[in-house]
Amino acid sequence: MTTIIDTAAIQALDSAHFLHPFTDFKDMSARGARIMTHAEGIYVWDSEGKKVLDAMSGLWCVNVGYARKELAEAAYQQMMTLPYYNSFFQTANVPAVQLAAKLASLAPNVGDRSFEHVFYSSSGSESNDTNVRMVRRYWDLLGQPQRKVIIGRINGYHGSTMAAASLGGMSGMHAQGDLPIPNITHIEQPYFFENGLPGESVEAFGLRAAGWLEEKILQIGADKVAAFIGEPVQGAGGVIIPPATYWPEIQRIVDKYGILLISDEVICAFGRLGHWFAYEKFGMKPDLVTFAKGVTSGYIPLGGVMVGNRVAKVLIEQGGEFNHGYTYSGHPVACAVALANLEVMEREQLPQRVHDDIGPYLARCFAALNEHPLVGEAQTCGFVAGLVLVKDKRTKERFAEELGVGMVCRGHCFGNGLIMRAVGDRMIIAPPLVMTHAQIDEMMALITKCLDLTYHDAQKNGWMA
Ligand code: PXG
Repeated sequence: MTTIIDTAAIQALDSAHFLHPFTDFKDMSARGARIMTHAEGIYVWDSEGKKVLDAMSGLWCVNVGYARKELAEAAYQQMMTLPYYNSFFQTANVPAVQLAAKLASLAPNVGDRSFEHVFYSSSGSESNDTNVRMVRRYWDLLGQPQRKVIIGRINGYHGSTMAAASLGGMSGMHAQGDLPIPNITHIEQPYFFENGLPGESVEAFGLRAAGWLEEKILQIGADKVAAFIGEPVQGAGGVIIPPATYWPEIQRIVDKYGILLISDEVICAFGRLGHWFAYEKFGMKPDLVTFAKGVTSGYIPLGGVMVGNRVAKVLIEQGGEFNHGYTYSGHPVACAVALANLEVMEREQLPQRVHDDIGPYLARCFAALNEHPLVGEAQTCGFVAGLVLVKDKRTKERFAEELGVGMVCRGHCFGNGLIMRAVGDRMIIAPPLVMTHAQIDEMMALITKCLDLTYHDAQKNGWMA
């Protein structure tokens, strides 16, 4: 497919009218946006005809790959049947109901926590706002209205609305607009490479990092803490994979103090880590599970919260009217696309494929990157991966932030037809779950080439130790 587009004209309109998310408007306007025109499988093309391998699945979401006819068909059929109706006033629509039942069937029961109910939104951010509303309502109904504090993590990401940005621990976001909002606080992330002590094992570090939660709870007063929220694997923070000991210990602590656990699986669910839901992988027993992105493979906006029985029972049996919801809660087209997307994932057994086949294959490929002179540590989990660029491999010394080594590497990736994200000095990927082994090899060759180019730049500029 060829698309002829006047790139300069579109760029001029773009800078005249479109304020992009997380963007320095003036800077981008001066440089011009790259205009993406079409996509197929794991590749995206820009308006200059350049083909790029999208190792980020768009923004962690295109799990089934681009241009899947089944999803487009489902949207078309639903738009011609019932393009919209609300779910507010004792009404429902078929896809929203069917999807809720489907999600409930896919979410594994863990211990006394089972997931039979879904609350819909249109994004991860909105879903986390819903979580705040639900958690507070739950404790009010139980006669403990003083339990207000929700604990998140530094460098966690939960979205960009006022509540979601507050739950997250991104200092750059908190610096703009008086965040976090009251009664949200944070503990340090479980990032072994950065925070592990000399001689400390990864397992011991995982327990120590989870212990920061208990310290925080005791500092606040256990009777004031409502919930803890975390991503099973931190995505936007740079693919921070916790030690195996971390989540079981967090679970022990939240159980000890009767605190709710929210697993934000906007990135981690729907096959990304080799399971339908990631809590199963990590020994977590969450009360609430945030989802979005992969539920529709990003083809159309949809998000929501899986509400575990402990919370659902109270809201249903004692709650009366819950004064919360969105125009698009249970949008029929979004839900129809989600059903088609889940059907593709089931038919192609994508979670299983990540678990048994391409996940382990990617892990072997990334393990080899640990030999690269610029790489301090390369790790994968399911089908996400991250590596840290270091100045000195032996001492793990990092590059000064202002050198922007990650952006240099990202520039080489862009130039060589690969989309790989930089988060500070970490390079990360989350490729579509439909990648073949040959495509993984192709991606790894590009990654290695771009690391080599970055290494040469670093040497040339005198950045290496
Ligand atoms: N929770 C998690 C774990 C996320 O990754 C959100 C919530 C918010 O979802 P919405 O749909 O409101 O954007 C996300 C989103 C990045 C990046 O730079 C990551 C996200 C969004 C934008 C940028 O990696 N994740």
